[in-house]
Amino acid sequence: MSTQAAFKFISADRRAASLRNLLSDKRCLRFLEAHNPISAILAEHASQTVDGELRVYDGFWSSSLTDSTARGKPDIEVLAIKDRLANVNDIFEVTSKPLIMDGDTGGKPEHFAFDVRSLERLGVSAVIIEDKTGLKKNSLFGNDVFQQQETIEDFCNKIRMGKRAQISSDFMIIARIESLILDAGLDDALTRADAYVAAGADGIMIHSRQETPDEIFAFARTFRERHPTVPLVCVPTSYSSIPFEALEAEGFNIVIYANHMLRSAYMAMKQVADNILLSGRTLEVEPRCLSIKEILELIPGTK
Ligand code: SPV
Ligand code: MG
Repeated sequence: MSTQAAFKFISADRRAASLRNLLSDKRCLRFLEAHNPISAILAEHASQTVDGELRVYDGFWSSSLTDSTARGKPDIEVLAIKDRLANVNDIFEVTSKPLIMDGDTGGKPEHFAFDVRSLERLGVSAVIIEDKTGLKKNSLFGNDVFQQQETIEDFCNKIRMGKRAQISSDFMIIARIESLILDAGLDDALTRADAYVAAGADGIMIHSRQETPDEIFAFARTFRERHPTVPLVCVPTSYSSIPFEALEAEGFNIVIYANHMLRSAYMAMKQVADNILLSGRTLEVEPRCLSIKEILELIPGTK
């Protein structure tokens, strides 16, 4: 099991700027969902050497899905921005890597402008806003639920208002295109990408709920021809068989593993909760738990 996490501390400005630095140093970055400080500590310190290459996560994804689920609420923009920011602040108390915020739709453009400044003040590196309007539902539902895409004009206006509000040049506003999620097609996705980049978006996220990456690879090829240097982001939740290297080779710059820390934690906790009832004692669940010695040693300053 992991040893004690040695916390590193960093100023808000340096943390915010570190995403742009990483993007200029590396072809592609790995971001892992973190819904609370302990999941972020795990993400910050996880490392594996594969074929002589050291793999680490470059930063955290603050997911609307897992932030909401962790609080027992649906992923419909019901959490107040204050609560999302408080969660990020708790994560920042004990970590040093950059964080990308899932900004949902960004809300009203006038409100988004205020949120951009709040995120910057905290040291968040980037916000991703999706081009939906009305009651937002999780993208992985696709058209199984009613979801509506924002007009290009209105979404560009929101991007422009966010860009005008930002104080430092380090902060990034990344536009997330939902055309493939809502079956509006590749051409619509590409048209929107051109418009969002022209409106000032610092990057594009293309999302898909297909189990194969064909449509996002097709998007990436044309997007790269038209915009060779604009950062491109993907979330390979549904096309989970595609390795990082393949996404990197297709021109993606950030790969976000968007929900796996909460999904795995919940499953482990459920098994333990059920097993204590079944066994009438905790002996059987002990092998699946961090030992008492380990938990007492995990966090610096506990002793
Ligand atoms: C999230 O993690 O909340 C996201 C990604 O927005 S997805 O759930 O795939 O829509
Ligand atoms: Mg979300």
